Amino acid sequence: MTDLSAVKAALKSQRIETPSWAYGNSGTRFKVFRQEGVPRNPYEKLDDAAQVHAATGVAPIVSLHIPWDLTDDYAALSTYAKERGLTLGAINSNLFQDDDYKLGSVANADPAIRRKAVDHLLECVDIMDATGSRDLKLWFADGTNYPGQDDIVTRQDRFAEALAEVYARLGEDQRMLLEYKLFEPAFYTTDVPDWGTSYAHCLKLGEKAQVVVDTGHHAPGTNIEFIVAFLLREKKLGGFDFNSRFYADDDLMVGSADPFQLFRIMHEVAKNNGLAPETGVAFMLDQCHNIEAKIPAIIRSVMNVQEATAKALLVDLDALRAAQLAGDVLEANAVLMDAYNTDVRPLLAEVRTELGIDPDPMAAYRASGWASRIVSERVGGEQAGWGA
Ligand code: RM4
Ligand code: MN
Repeated sequence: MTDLSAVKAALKSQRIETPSWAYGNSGTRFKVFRQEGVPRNPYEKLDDAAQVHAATGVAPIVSLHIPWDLTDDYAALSTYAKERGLTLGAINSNLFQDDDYKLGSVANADPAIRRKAVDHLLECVDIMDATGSRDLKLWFADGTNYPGQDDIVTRQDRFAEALAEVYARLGEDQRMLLEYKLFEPAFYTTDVPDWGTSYAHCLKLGEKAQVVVDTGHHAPGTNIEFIVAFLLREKKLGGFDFNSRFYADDDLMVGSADPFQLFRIMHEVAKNNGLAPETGVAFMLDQCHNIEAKIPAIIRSVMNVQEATAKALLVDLDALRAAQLAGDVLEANAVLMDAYNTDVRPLLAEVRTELGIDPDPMAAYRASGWASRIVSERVGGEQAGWGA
């Protein structure tokens, strides 16, 4: 039997980190649709993030993206966050939007471009020192489009060298989270295409280097929960970039296309102690809200992660283990499905009431009046976007 008070305690202590870029304008490579009331600077993004935290009670951390969140005083930004009950989370580097990086950043054949790329990563660690962030999140667009374009092994050597220099710069409590992605923008080889490549680099670098699983970055049909379980066993799962996809890296609201997959992932997390803060798994969102209102979409996403987590926590692990050991295939599967098919919304409403917030986050946000306030107040200036 599952202990309901332990389930509730785990749900109350889970932290879901929201990405600053989700509050800004975004789109596809075809069109960015602007929305009224969108933040014009990192401070206004934090104001919006505070609304998400107020509505959900579990989203007090905000990841930044450099240079999208460039500001001249990161310590001041961090103070501004604290005054709103927030902290600054992962610092995301950007080595994919500069003309110099056409043929790659840290894997570029040109040593001057590699130097520039590594300097950017070192600058991100300086920013982490100022913001108090724990994690440097690295995603590289590096790769090639045509067979023969560059040497696969030499590019790995350049990667290893660059990562080692940045790793050496990390402070005692800082980590490097290395993301992987199957393809895009490179269409032939990608230098960090899968978890195995990321894992191999992290293993060589040391304990502070960890793999991050972006749920949109796999080939269709990939068993993501297997990767999660394996990495947890190896103590190499640094965190998630949650989002949902139907086709490729769609960056839709987490849990929207396949809530069952999200449950299966969270089951491995919960079962393998991944919810304990000391395990160090960061539950981050990495999404864009191109056609839907951004703040309520982020609230919905946080709720989707919570629902999958609650169902995962309801799995009767004793019954599951007994069925597994007895070789009772149908019963083992039934135990898992019983948890998945539980309506956890009343449980989460109770959790929220016990946290002292509205049991219905979407209704609470609607009632706050924030959506119309930002439309009338944020007039003029340049709206934040991803600079594409
Ligand atoms: C990449 C990757 C990174 C994110 C950027 C915006 O595809 O997922 O995590 O920082 O997009
Ligand atoms: Mn990502």
